[in-house]
Amino acid sequence: MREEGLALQPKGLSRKAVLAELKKIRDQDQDYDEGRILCSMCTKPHPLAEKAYQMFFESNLGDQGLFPGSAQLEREVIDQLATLLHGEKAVGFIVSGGTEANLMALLAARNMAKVNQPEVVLPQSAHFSFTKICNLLNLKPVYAGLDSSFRVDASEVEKCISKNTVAIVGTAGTAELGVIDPIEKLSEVALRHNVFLHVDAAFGGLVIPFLANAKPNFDFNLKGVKSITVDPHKMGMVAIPAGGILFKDDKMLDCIKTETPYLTDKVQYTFVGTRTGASAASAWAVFKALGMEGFQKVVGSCMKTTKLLADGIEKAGFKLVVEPTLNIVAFRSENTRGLAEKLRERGWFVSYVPRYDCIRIVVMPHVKRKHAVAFLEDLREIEKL
Ligand code: 0PR
Repeated sequence: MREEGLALQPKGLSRKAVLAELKKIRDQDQDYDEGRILCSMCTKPHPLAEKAYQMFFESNLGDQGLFPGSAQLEREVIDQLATLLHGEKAVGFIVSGGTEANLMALLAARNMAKVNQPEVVLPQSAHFSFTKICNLLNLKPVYAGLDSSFRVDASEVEKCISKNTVAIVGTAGTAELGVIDPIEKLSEVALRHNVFLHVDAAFGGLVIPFLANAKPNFDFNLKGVKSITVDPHKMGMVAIPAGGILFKDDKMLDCIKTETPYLTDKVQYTFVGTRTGASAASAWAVFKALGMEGFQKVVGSCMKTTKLLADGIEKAGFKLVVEPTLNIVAFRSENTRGLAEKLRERGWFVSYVPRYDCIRIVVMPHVKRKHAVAFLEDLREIEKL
């Protein structure tokens, strides 16, 4: 992992030399505009995201008394997310990503429950961030099985609940297949057992509200939902890092606060201490620039490309794992892993998902119709060989 012999040079380089070296190294990185990245839930940030990020790149939300303007932007972004997700009294934070957001939710649930051997009921399809979180918070994960459409089975979840359960989790837009768990049913289970329900809508939270057709209920509309992860740095087209955590009301915040007596604000809630205000500014700018209509257009166009891809993939003789609900296509062939390798040789970045033996394509805004058409051509050619 370590580069041999690297050390600070005795003398600094000129600005020009530094930038030239950086440029050379940056050329190794993939560029979203090429349309070759079909495996990422992040995307090219909206042009205003970049501008806003630059304007606020010195700001630190870990010491808000110094940056009240940035703090206002964070509050306003959270308010807009809360309204979108029907959380009248919801409060929250812009954090480093879905992992930190999920961590904060389960920390709150664990601390509120006060049991000795805490457990959390997770769908088998839960994102791998929960494995890290269980490790950190000393939570025992109890996995509930999926139904035939790869959504968690709510009756299985109910069976997994014990006196030690501090939370159940549902996903609105799973990372691997983009399916939405039956959150309505999970909410009923949560209310029946008086247990905390966290919804991981890191991906789907900024897709589902903008779908043209029937939108499944997954947010604070449902009484049992206590917290939601929703990440602006995924479908929100905001610069990384911008995750979002919302809690149903401010009562839950008390059990995750840490005192910071010598700072300009006396408590912190987020796991990360020093955190950039540029993320909040970037989200604020994109939300203002797009509005409901802009997001509907972005999502509408991704869904159209998703349909084009799904239809083309089926016509080429491959099998979809599920009919796409969101902008994710998952399919397989007789030798899926081999197919993924061949696609990679042709310059396509797709994910091979061992759990379902499938290829996953995430149709983000940088994946345009022309890229989908070129991908399908390559797929058909590979199939013919
Ligand atoms: N929950 C869900 C449902 C997610 O999809 C993700 C990330 C997380 C939580 C964790 O979010 P952070 O990664 O922001 O902490 N899902 C993406 C994935 O696993 C993360 C990603 C994004 C990975 C872009 C690679 C990449 O190029 O696919």
